[in-house]
Amino acid sequence: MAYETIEVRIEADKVGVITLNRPKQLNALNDQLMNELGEMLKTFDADEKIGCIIITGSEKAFAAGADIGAMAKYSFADAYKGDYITRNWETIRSIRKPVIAAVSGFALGGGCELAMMCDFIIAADNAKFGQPEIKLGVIPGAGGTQRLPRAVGKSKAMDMALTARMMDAVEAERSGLVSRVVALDKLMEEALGAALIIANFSQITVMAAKESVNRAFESSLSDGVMFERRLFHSLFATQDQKEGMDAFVNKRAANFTHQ
Ligand code: CO8
Repeated sequence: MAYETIEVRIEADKVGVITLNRPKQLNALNDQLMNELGEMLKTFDADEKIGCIIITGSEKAFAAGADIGAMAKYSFADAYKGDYITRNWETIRSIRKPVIAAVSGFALGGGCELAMMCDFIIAADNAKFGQPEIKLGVIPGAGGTQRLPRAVGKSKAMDMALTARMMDAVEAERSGLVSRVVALDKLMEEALGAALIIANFSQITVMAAKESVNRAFESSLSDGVMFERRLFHSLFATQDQKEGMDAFVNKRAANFTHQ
């Protein structure tokens, strides 16, 4: 498939890498890019060989936000009737395999929101996160006011949404927004390393773990714990559970078949 706003490759036959590719606009996210990204995410999700997906950008920008030029002339009717955001930003939420955001440079506005829609964020030491929409007379529209407080707490989320200040990588890790920070030249190595570890586990188990962690944000503790227990019990019906435990007991490496 020929894409104009993303680049796509497969690493080690099992990790799908999607690079946002509008360098002149600092990867500003327009309709075409979000459509292409959504299409490719669904393609990788449906590919049996792929066990994990990475979304990354350029050294200077993961993504500097939604495309302001494309948005500038929108009326309320355009945005509302056109289902702006929902129509192509939420595909990522339906992806069942893990998606890692490998972030260097700016992750602002919709760029920060896209990173937060991924399952976890690995940041380069030059990463900068922010929700500067308030400067443009709007507020975050792709989950920023909801996911940011869940990640960093109310005080920092309010600070960022109301003052438009950026958070550097050190603060982002300290606050729980990102899981790891590495040197810029080690970013892809680190993200690929994590993705390969995940891709070598049982796909069924990996998807169940992702589903269960995500449930924590949608339910009470007791409902979430019950949801987790049902999934845990169900994994005893898989061949991969038999393989994983047999391999441990017999001191050998497990060979998961994703069944
Ligand atoms: N949209 C469109 N073009 C952009 C964007 C953007 N978000 N960000 C940067 N660009 C363009 C610039 O216009 C410039 O283009 P040109 O060379 O033609 O003038 C080029 O990228 C390079 O940018 P700068 O010259 O500004 O580079 P600097 O290094 O000086 O500054 C910054 C980098 C600080 C990132 C700066 O570009 C900036 O502040 N960008 C805007 C950041 C921003 O406000 N983001 C939020 C956008 S609103 C949003 O995301 C709402 C999300 C709602 C949900 C999604 C709905 C679809």
